[in-house]
Amino acid sequence: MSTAAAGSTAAPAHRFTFGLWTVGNPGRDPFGEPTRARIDPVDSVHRLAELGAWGISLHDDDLVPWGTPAAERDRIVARFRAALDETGLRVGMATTNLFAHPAFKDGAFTSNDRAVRRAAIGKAMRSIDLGAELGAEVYDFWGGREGVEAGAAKDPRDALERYREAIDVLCDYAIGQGYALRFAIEPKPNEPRGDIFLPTVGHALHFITTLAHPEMVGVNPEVAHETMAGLSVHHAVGQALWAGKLFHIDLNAQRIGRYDQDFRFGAEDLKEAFLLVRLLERGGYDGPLHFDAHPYRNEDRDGVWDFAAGCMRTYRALAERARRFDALPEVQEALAAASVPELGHASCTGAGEADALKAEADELDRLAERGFRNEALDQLVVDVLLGLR
Ligand code: GLT
Ligand code: MN
Ligand code: MN
Repeated sequence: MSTAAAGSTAAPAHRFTFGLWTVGNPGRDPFGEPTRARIDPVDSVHRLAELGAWGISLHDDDLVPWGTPAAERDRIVARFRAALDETGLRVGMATTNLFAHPAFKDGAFTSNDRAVRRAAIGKAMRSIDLGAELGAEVYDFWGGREGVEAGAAKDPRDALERYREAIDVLCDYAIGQGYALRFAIEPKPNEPRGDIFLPTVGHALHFITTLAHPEMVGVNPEVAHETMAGLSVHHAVGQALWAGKLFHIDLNAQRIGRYDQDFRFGAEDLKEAFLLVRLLERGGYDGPLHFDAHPYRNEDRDGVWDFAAGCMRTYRALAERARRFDALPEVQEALAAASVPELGHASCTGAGEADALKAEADELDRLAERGFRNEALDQLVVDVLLGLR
């Protein structure tokens, strides 16, 4: 076993999950053919269980390739199910591939072609059946093709209305079937489309308020996607938690201003990863900790498992560093000096305060004098990350 895999101390209690398409990524990119052979999903189940993962996630087509005859489908699903039963691995999240088939080139739920929209909804229904059959907790919607290159080709108001209609129909379907599934919308700003509808967590949170079953639908923020939009992923996740809508999370790494890199969790911007893990650990999130990332294209099969072990190892190390940070007396002092706890207190005490508030506006000149000691606080984050404390 290679170094990183040997150092993994993950256990099912940590609730780590991986997409079949992540460890199974064959290394194809827009400029080159695959560099690795496809991994049998059953082998991925066994390897991930050995490494201490709790579960897997999948698209319909990851398990049952598009076009598979029904009898063969049942055989594939039964064999996969047997591997899950044997290892105890669970299905954290399931989703529909609504992006690979050429028919989705103009969109799936938002294709201008009504027949494509109906076929997309039908494919999602079949895939929801599969997810429910395998015991998935969360059903993800990543609208990779729901967008445009030619802006004049879709009125965004119509596209959003069709998107809303599709999610409403699918909520009704899942409820009607008695499935205990929650839906999670996964935003992304661009790639593969020039612009994608519901580009950020904030857009998705508002969209959810327009749905017929808003209580059933939350978000699945991805580190790379918020970063591509130039945003702070820990703020996006914070807003989702604040709204009670963090139903899932896609952990990976990304440098700002680049293509969708989907690197191993922690491979870039360790400070943001630290802040994210600290927030997840303190925020009461108890859903799957899902890694949606790809091994580097120049890895062979052993490197795939180094990648998987590395994702979990870094998450655990950052969680340990976050606990360490909060336990240090000097950090508690620095948080107090920055008035961090004070932000948790209400600004006003109730009605009838208008005169007092107006009078307190005179305090601004005096209030401008203080410092907030943020340099010292941020250096403590760096010290803890570097193991200096
Ligand atoms: C695709 C995308 C991911 C989504 C997956 C779900 S597939 O790889 O880049 O961010 O989570 O459809
Ligand atoms: Mn994702
Ligand atoms: Mn991504």
